[in-house]
Amino acid sequence: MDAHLHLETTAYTLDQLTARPETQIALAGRSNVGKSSLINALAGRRQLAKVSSTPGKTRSINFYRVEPHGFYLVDLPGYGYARASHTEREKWAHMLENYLASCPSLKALALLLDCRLPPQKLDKDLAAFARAAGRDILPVLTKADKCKQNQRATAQRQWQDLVGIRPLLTSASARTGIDQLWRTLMAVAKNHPVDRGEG
Ligand SMILES: Nc1nc2c(ncn2[C@@H]2O[C@H](COP(=O)(O)OP(=O)(O)OP(=O)(O)O)[C@@H](O)[C@H]2O)c(=O)[nH]1
Ligand SMILES: [Mg+2]
Repeated sequence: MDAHLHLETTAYTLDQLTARPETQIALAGRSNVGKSSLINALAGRRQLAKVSSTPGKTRSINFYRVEPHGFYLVDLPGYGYARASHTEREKWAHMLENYLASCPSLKALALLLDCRLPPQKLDKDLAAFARAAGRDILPVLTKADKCKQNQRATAQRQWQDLVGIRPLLTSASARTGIDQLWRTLMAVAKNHPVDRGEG
């Protein structure tokens, strides 16, 4: 893929999140689902985004600029992080909702979902909120290397029933689906029809 990713800036407030006029595609998902790992796989670099087996690693909002295409992938902190304080979680949920509801340059929400788990309430709530806010959702199953073929197929079907789109299957470690994900992200960023392939 003729794209290069670099960490351009870090945001902490809603104003910082919504200030940029360039197109953004946000990556959201539960803590530990593999958002930062997927950024690294897309970048073809191991340590661009910090990865950790301890949930809650990404606490700031990182803007990765996609060159030469001039849009951003936004790595959001994971939600549902049990050890974060209640106040912290509330504050983050509020900011995420405002971002989804009001950011003019946000094109779509890539919703990352662990292929080993059935749809979780927090994920379903976020998908419903994003839909209500008029956002396009790009469901992406992560950690495909960790689950069996029938588990993946079930997860794909369950999410297709929920959001009407068949999720892309990916594995950051095995690089499954990474090229397809790039193509989809590019198409979304550039307003081209999305070729969802066989997912
Ligand atoms: N086997 C496997 N492990 C993965 C994959 N993607 C991520 N992981 C592992 O899952 C854990 C969490 O990955 P991260 O990329 O840090 O997850 P995150 O969603 O950014 O987590 P937060 O920043 O806490 O929200 C790490 O131990 C990763 O090595 C994958 O495709 N396959
Ligand atoms: Mg992370």
